[in-house]
Amino acid sequence: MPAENGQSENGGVETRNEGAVATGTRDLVQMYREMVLIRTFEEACQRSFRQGKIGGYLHVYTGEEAVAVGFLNAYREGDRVITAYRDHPHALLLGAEPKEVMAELYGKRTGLVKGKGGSMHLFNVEHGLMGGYGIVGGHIPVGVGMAYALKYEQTDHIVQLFLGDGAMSQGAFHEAANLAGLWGKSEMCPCLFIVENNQYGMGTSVERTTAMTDLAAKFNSYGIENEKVDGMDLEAVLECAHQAVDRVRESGKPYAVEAVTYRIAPHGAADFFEKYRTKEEIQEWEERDPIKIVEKKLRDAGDLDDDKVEEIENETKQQVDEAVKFADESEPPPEEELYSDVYAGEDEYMGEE
Ligand SMILES: Cc1ncc(C[n+]2csc(CCOP(=O)(O)OP(=O)(O)O)c2C)c(N)n1
Repeated sequence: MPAENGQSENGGVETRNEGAVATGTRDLVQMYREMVLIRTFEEACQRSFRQGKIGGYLHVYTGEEAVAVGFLNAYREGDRVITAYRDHPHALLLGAEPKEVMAELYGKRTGLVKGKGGSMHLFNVEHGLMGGYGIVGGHIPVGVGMAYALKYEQTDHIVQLFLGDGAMSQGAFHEAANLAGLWGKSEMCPCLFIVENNQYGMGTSVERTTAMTDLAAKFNSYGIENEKVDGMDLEAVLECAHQAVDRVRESGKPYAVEAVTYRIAPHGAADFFEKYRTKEEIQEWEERDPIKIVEKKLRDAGDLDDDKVEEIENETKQQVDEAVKFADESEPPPEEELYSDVYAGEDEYMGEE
C-alpha cells in the first residue's frame, strides 16, 4: 500500500491507486502515457457516439490533458475531486479502469455507476471522485461545501474543484466563491479552484461572455489568491499544482488557478460544424498540443525514442480497444433496477409504507 504522502518505505515513489492510470508519481514518461491514454480513449468514445452506441451526450478533453494530469498528480488519498461534465480523464486518473468508464458511457450495467450516470455523471467515491455534473456551475457550491466539511471533520484533506471558463459567469460560481473566501478567513475552506480555461463555452468565446477576461483575477473580488498557468505545458502545470495543493492543505484557505488551455476537439460529440472558430485558430493551438510538448521534452532529454513512443501508443490502443469491446458486449442494467440508486439508502423509495 502506498503511504499517505505517496512515498514508499524505500524512498521511491509509488502509484496511489491500483487502477488503470497511476497518479502520485512525478515520472514524466508515465504522465505522457496517461495523456496518450486519455487522448486515445476520448477519440474512441467519440467514434462510438457517432456510431449511435452511446446515448445522452458526450464531451471530450482533447487538448486539455495536461491540466487534469498535472493537478491530479498532486492528489492525495482522502482528498476530493469534483468537476463538470468533461469528466472522463478525472475518472481514469483517479483509478477507474478504461473499460468501466467506457461501459458507463454505453449505459451498461458493468459501468462505473452501473450504467445509470452516463458520460456526464461519473462518480467513484472510494477514489475521491465526487462527480461529474451536467448543470454548468451547479457543482461549484457542492465542492465548496465539501471543503468546509473536510475541515469541520478535522481532516487535512482538500477539494480539487475543476470548472470551466463559462461556469464562471453563473450565479452559483459567485455565491460559492464568496462563501469560500469568507470561510477561508477562518481557515475552513481548503478548496483549490482549477479553471480549465479552454477559451470557449460551447460556441461562445470568453471575450464574448465576459468584459473581464482575466479569469484568475476575478477571484480577487472574493479574497481568494490566484495565479495563471500555461495549461498546455505539463511541467508548468505540475509545478503549479503541487505548490497550490500544498498551500491549500497547509492554510485551510481557498486558492485558484486559471489553466490556460484549448479544446482542440469540438464542444461535444455532436458539434459538427464549429462555425464559431476558424481552422487556422485550431491549427495554431494544435502546434502547442500538450502531448507533443511533453513528448519533445522527453525525446530531447533522451527519455523517449521512437520505439518507446510506439510501445506506449500500441499499449494504450489495446487498452482502449478492450474497453470498447467490453462495453459493446456488456448488458444494460436490468429493468428491476429502475428505482434502485435513486435515493441514498436501501428502502427510501420502494420501502414499505
Ligand atoms: C445551467 C446550464 N446552462 C446551460 C447549459 C448548456 N451548456 C452545456 S455546456 C455549456 C458551456 C459551458 O462552458 P464551460 O463552463 O467553459 O465548460 P467547457 O464546456 O468549455 O468545458 C453550456 C452553456 C447547461 N448545461 N447548464
